[in-house]
Amino acid sequence: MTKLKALSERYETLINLANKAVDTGNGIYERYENPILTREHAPIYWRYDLNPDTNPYLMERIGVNAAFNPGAIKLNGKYILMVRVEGVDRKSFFAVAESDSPVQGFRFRDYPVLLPETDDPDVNVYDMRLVEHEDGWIYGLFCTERKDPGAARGDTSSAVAQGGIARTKDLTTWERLPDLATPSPQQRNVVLHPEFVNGKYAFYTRPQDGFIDTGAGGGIGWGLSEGMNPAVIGHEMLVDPKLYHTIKEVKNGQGAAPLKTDAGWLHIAHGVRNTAAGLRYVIYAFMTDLNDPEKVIHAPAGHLIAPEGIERVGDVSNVVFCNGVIQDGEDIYIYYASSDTRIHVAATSIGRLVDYCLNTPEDPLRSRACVEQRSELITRNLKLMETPEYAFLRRG
Ligand code: M1P
Repeated sequence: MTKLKALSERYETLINLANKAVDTGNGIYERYENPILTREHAPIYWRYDLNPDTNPYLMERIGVNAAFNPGAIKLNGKYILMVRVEGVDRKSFFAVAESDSPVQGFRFRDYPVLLPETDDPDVNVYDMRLVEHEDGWIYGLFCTERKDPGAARGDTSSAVAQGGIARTKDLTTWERLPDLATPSPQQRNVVLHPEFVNGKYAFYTRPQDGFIDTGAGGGIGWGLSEGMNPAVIGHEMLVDPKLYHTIKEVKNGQGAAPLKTDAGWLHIAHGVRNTAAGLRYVIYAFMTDLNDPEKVIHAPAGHLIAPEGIERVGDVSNVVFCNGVIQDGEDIYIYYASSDTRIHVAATSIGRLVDYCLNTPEDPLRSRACVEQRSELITRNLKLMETPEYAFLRRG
């Protein structure tokens, strides 16, 4: 009991840890100091057998490896995260963690989600996006993965990824729907648009030829479906293609459902590029037209959030990934995971993110054009710095 009491005290200290905003200096958002969820936030009774007769050494019997990539929603006054929990056995599952605060105090519900299966059972499920659709349902869009039946003999890695769909009214009882059908052989990062478009359900997709390698696919796609049961996209088009020598040169994917603002739909997404050290995942933002959500109208260059400090290190290092954002009035909370290991939050506002999207210049796609773009800013600033008001900037 002494050991268990010590474990429990350590656990409660972790859950009750106060979090504080850290000024990043970029003016766009504040990061919070502590991760809001880690594998250590998984309840003790999920991991240990508490009975000393059957567990005399108080060992972890079913360990948890990571807590990451959460969907997010504010419901009945609570900030709710649909966390991707990964057991030490490598299988991911979903679990709801909730708090009265957007930035601290998240606690898992007693049981993880027992997700209904289709006739073709999922081997692994992950990265749920929670979308409150105007039809009255809360949809959970997630990746479902099964072994590739076409894999060569001896290939025990290749999988087929598809867009899984479930719906609920209370995040407790789930109805599983058929997987999204699209013209692409594989799908990941499927997100439902929260409103009907021309009377149809609209999806952001990520067509891909292979499981990791997206081949001819790899951009954020778009398609319409008459219904959700089943959801079938006949024609898929690209909204935001992957692009040579950018932060999304290898692939990209829609994050949470876009937020509706007066200036357009505000999207948070992730972009992936290659490096000598492997893939680098960053988070970026863009906006699409209010009437044509598939038409990009503002595309600020580069990343909004890139991995920093401890965020760079984990099971899949150099990754930040976001599939959950909560809008709370004017405030925005961006829930993101780092290196497929833990969950953080960054806080900003609709006003700040819209300003960021409208006034950050687009990627000019060539080094010289980038220097011209920066020089134009420098010239304007140097002129200001000649005035007495800005003279303090001209030291040295
Ligand atoms: O490991 C990094 C990420 O890889 C995948 O993202 P994408 O489909 O864009 O390659 C997903 O498995 C994601 O969960 C993971 O964080």
